[in-house]
Amino acid sequence: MSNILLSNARKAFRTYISSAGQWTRFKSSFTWKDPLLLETLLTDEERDISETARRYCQDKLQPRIVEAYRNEHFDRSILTELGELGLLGATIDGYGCTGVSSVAYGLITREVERVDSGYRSAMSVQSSLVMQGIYTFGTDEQKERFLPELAAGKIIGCFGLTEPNHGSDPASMEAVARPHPTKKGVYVLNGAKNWITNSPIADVLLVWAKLDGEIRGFLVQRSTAGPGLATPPIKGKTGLRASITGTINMDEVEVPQENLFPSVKGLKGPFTLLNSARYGIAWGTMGALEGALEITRKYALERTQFNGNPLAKYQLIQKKLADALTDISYGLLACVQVGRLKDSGKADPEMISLIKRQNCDRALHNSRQLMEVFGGNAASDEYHIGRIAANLWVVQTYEGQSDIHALILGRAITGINGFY
Ligand code: TGC
Ligand code: FAD
Repeated sequence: MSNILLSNARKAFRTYISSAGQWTRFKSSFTWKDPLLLETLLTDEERDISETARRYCQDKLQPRIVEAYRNEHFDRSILTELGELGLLGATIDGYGCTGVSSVAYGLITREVERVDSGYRSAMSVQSSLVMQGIYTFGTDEQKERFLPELAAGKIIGCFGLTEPNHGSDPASMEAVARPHPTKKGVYVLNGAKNWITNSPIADVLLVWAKLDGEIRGFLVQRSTAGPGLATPPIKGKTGLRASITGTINMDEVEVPQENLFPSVKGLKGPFTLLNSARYGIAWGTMGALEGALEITRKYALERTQFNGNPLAKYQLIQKKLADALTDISYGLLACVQVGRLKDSGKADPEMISLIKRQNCDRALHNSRQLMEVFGGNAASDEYHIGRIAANLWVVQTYEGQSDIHALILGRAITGINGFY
């Protein structure tokens, strides 16, 4: 096209737009709150659960969070409240659980983590790591004994895999179990677990320890464990301050045989459960980032600098918002896809590593970028953004630090084990 023709075409285009009085040509139903219409991929039941979770989280959790985080306080009643709404162990069928889809479970974690990663942490441990553990590997009697009360949030569970000397490499764990020398049908546990969510307030502690050299799962009950069990909290955390974390110290702790998972042996026990929890984290981190985007957008529209312009007018600010929105949109679609595959029995652990790593990394990166929009105010907990970013750093670290998931994927791509 000649320059004159091109220039005429441009003029005509501008006239078309201005004659419509607006940028009508580009009018669309696009909404930044659901850019790729995730809603259209959900069932009615999933939408209802998401709405129930959102209402509870915004009405009951959001108002508590600043004080809870500031004072490193976990309000135990939160688990009871989640239980009353049917939001604990939600994918389990029976035992007082609602038996919903994996996508519905993901939507719950997204709403809880939209408020705070620490609250999601408490819930994930109860649901994915403890209840799912008992449901998948427990005896019928163990299911009857523990699941209904865990589902109602009347009792609390924790999951002890990590040790002071073995985090990324749990296969080398030192915690051991041996048959009691005199009491038949009793095991004795010794060892220590470190960085355990909920441990200081847990009634039932799912502890992984070696029996005859093989990793086994033991349900340690605080009420019967005796004086050899101690679970002091870890104070002074730099993130996840609204959840409670502690150690588990076991010195000749007695556990009856009926509290041993009967058949699962080796790392596939804890890692089968971690598949569920990591999947929930992939959703949760997107909820946290959605929360961060929402408050940043509001701040950027209200705060003015230079000639009374809102920060939101500046291109560098808009780019940060666009980057976050893009990562949220991709991340959530990947979660739905893996959730559907999970329910049809087609989800591989590597898929879960892929979304756990990617969503954690993108949530952490973007939340740190969004922090910059708040300038000095990001340093105040009243503005939430600093808390969100600090939490996301922890979430990127636990349940397999991001580089560990890269190695899981690298091993799948190359066939070469990069861990050792
Ligand atoms: P490797 O040889 O790969 O596997 C040993 C056995 O485990 C099986 N397995 C899995 N099974 C099911 N799902 C998975 N995702 C599995 N991954 C492994 C595997 O098939 C094998 O079974 P078998 O029958 O052949 O023996 O084991 P490795 O020792 O080489 O280690 C692999 C590695 C590094 C990937 C793994 O150890 C790892 O992922 N490390 C990260 C540690 C971790 O994620 N810790 C989580 C602690 S819990 C936590 O953080 C909770 S925070 C909760 C909160 O507050 O939200
Ligand atoms: P390390 O294993 O010492 O790793 C340190 C760094 O080295 C990481 O960046 C890691 O990626 C890197 N690294 C290690 N090995 C390799 C390698 N081969 N190649 C390349 N890089 C490597 N655990 C539980 O069992 N239950 C819980 O409920 C629980 N809750 C937690 C709550 C909080 C607040 C925190 C902070 C942690 C929690 N954890 C829990 C522990 C968590 O899972 C571990 O911190 C995590 O698995 C990493 O282990 P580590 O801290 O020992 O780090």
